[in-house]
Amino acid sequence: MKNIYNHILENKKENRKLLAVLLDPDQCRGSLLASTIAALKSNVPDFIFVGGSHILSSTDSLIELLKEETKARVVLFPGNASQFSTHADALLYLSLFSGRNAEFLIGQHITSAIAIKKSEIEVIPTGYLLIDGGKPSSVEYISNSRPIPHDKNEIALSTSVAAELLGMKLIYLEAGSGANHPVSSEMIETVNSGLSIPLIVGGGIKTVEQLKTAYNAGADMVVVGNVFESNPSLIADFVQCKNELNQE
Ligand code: 1GP
Repeated sequence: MKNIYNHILENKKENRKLLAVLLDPDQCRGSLLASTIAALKSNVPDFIFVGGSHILSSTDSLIELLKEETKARVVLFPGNASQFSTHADALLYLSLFSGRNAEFLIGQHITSAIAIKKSEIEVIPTGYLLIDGGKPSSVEYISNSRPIPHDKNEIALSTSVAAELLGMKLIYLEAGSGANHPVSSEMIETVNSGLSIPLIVGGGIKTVEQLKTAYNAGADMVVVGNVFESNPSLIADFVQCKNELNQE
């Protein structure tokens, strides 16, 4: 059933915030995978995102396991066409609007288009913007593109609005996994003020205070990954924080 995007829109309409836990199939294995799944069973986030800018393992087996073991919706967050899996509930069809590398604006999409269309997976066109997070990111290196400077809010706004006008259904402001500092609240506010579509923010969010800051600035969904790799039990705190905010 293709209902993930509608779910996101309905929540935005009611100002209910969403949380996605990002799992990298290369990192999330063995005992870390077991404790992550245990945490996800008792504290269910809205989504589990699977993918990464550079992964060697297949996404298929992790997605299948997550669908068997947890109640969360699993969404593909692919770094390239090879990470496509028909097992996910939806696919973020990411186009790297902050960059000028045609390969990540349209090239990988052409490589994967026919397989995606045949699969009938829910496809959510997403304008993906890399923002400087204070250190070089894998996205920057792999995509051979430059991030938008941390304080250039108006560039992020114009880029996001262009993506919306070109038909993207979501905007994702990405500081890069493990960023030194997340996307600023000023940038989130500026971008959100000019958009009609939902806004996702991720990269470098390590505390529930930073999670709240992103939500309060206007993020409809926040993606958190890296911090859970060192401590999966923190998933409970983040899910709880988001649920409490939605009850206020
Ligand atoms: C990275 O936005 C996501 O693509 C999440 O970032 O891993 O730093 O939480 P972290």
